[in-house]
Amino acid sequence: MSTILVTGGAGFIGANFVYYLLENHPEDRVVCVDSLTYAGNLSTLRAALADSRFAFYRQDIRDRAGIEAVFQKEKPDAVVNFAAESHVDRSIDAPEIFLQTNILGAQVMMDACLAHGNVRFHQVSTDEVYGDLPLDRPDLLFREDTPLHASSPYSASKAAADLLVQAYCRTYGLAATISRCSNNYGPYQFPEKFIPLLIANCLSDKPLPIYGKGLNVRDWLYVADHCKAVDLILRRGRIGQVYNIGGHNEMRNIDIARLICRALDKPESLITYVTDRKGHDLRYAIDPEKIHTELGWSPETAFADGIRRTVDWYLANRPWWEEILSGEYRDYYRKMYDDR
Ligand code: NAD
Ligand code: TDX
Repeated sequence: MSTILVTGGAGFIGANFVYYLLENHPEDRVVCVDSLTYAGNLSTLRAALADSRFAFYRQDIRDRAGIEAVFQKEKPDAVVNFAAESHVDRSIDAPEIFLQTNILGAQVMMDACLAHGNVRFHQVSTDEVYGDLPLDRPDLLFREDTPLHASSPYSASKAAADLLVQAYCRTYGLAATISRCSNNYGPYQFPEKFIPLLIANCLSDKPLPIYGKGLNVRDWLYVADHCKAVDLILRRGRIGQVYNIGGHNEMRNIDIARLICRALDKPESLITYVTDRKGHDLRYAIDPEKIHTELGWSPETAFADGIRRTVDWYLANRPWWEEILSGEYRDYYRKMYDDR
């Protein structure tokens, strides 16, 4: 039996990963460390908390002594670092916390891994570290050797963490891997992100804010496919390597908005163009050839199925996101979107 420590497991992808491990690896224990920021939600882990193979610690990854105590108690065999400040718009507004959590927090986790006999470490990174691609060059894709060229404080902090992981591999021999995934969607995504924001606003007949002209392109992947890829890299990936994760599913923002309107039988007149995001990346597109050939990974969820499942999940789990909308998020929404 192995013990896998998942940081950020009360957030969107981390929680999906916790459930992926519990379902697919009955031989493993899963320990979650999460400080429950505005983006963390313990109710997401309710079913996991009822499982004797799962343990939860409300713990900040920047806190060395606290992380050391968790390592001493749980003796993890592997760490998967999802914990991060993850919203680009918030990073433009207030970058400091992104640098602290995304860079220094990752360092604390790596130091703990080294101090406990070189525990296997996986860093969950993002395609945003590569910057963006032009809209008129569909032949260009992000490969693992594409230079890092971050645009926002968020993506710069993730790129800095990636460089630090690679430095720890080379200098200290840390047994680490990095994955860089494209945009995820699916259950438990915090409603500040594009797809759940569109669904929640549609269901309340509120305007759907589209930055700029809505022509920016994102490469969408269903969250379960990301989880499977991370699990494969953790178990079979080559130490010191970077793996891109994506499913060749590029969509313009405006087309996503129209699709959500159709799925919920709402008029497209809800679509409202608002002031663009500063430094807004034009296009992301992943080349997943390496993980496909080395580890046999391919996405299993077609976008039409994934989006249907996601819409159905938000319809069936209104209390989960309505509670978020009624809390401090309301002030964030006003600040970000009123008079935009
Ligand atoms: P999220 O914002 O939904 O969740 C982040 C979680 O981390 C929350 O539960 C939060 O409480 C926790 N956290 C934040 N700061 C912490 C700290 N200092 N100590 C402990 N816990 C802390 O994020 P997400 O969308 O699930 O993203 C997870 C990871 O995947 C991030 O590293 C992100 O960069 C990466 N990623 C996300 C996407 C995407 O489309 N969402 C795509 C590629 C990569
Ligand atoms: O209200 C909105 N209107 C809008 O047009 C919001 C919130 C977003 N957008 C646009 C901006 C992007 O082009 O939609 C696109 C997607 O936006 P986000 O959901 O904020 O995602 P993005 O900025 O692409 O970053 C996401 O993918 C990579 C995650 O938030 C990151 O954590 C991940 O690393």
